[in-house]
Amino acid sequence: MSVTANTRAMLRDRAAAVLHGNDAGSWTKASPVLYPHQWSWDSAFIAIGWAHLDVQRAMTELEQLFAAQWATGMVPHLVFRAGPDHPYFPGPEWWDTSASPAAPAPPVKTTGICQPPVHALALQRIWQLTPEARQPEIRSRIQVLYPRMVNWHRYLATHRDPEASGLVTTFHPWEGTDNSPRWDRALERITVAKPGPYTRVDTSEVPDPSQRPTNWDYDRFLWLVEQLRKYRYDDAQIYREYPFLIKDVFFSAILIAANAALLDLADVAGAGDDDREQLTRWLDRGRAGLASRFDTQTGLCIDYDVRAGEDIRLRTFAGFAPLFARSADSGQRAAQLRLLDSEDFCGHPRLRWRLLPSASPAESGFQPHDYWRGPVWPVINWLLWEALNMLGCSARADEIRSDSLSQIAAGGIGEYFEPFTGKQLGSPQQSWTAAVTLDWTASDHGGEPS
Ligand code: 2M8
Repeated sequence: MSVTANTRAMLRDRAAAVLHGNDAGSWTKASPVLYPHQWSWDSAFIAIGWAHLDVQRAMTELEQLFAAQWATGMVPHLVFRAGPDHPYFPGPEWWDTSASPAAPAPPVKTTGICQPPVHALALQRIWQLTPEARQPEIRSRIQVLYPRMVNWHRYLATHRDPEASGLVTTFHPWEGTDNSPRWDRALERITVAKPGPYTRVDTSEVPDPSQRPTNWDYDRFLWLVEQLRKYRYDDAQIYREYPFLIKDVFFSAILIAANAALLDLADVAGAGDDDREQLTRWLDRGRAGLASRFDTQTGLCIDYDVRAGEDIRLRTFAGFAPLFARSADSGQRAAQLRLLDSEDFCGHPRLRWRLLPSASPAESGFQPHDYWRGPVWPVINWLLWEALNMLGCSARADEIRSDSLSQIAAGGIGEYFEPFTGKQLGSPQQSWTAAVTLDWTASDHGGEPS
């Protein structure tokens, strides 16, 4: 069912109010209570939202994030910006990135890992939405930010892919999809000394702690941070000795899309031949790397556990990496589109909306209310929607947009949603959900025109 113009207008107002409510001036809290700091990929989505309200503010969001970029080129997963009256655990003391010579100088405080590089997609959207009168200013700001983004991608293509495989190696579940079942086996393999002592604050900030990772997960997440800190966040040493190294097909797919976005902006940014050639090489290598992880039997792309030398064969949203990368060859694309609407994913008969859940209801680790183990995440469906549009599958893209807006209209601007009931879960007033709502409500495609 499509969304009426009235509903779209109502959603736009609500989403704008959430962004304004979480706005800290030059950066935006990922959510008011649970996530009071600036998160990396949240900020990228948030910039897309701001671009619909104020393109200058959208640029500022990205500029603030990149002000915390490490000397290696890494954009940290979290910049600690909120004051002491906004508790978040683990805080800067736990990370102690002063151990690394590459970390930004005080007073900037960050974590020592990163998240998927959605930022170039945000820059592309900002430019698309820049009114003519603002173009000279925004162009010159893009020209400053662009080389930093190229550097960020270089970090991912080198430090995080020393094998030059085209696939990004993730170091930590917090590099995107925290308690996804994709990491279960790798985490089970690790023997952890009890980290600590520590006190979680996240579980008391959601309606039900079972919507968050377990203490078993947290012991491992925190122990892994201790190891990274022990290696002084030195990627080469981490690669030699650290136990959790996974070629993440979803992260790799986003890098492919992001490299294409930077190439698309090359003229606006005045990029030189070197950058253009480098981006093209990374793009080709990424596509080849992803193609090598495509499993013709299941039609899904599969992650690879570098340490264990093992494929990670699970039915999760990440398996649609070729679609997220917008580069699927026609055979892969057809297989993925069939699978997308099969009973294992959007065609599951119990789903409230035909949206992509974070894990297939047919998967044994599936949990309908538990974070990245089954709920529907609007930002993931936004990435899918954008990709399908770019691949020319606009009818299916329109349905995703329309169902997503219906879900948000019924459930609220939540962090994630129970796939069978559509109930909002996790943090209310989540900034990145507001941001994609703004993008969806402004889109010409789908829904009812009036
Ligand atoms: C979630 O992760 C944070 C840790 O980074 C947490 O659980 O405390 C994830 O959904 C992550 O992808 C997201 O960026 C962050 C803020 O929305 O929350």
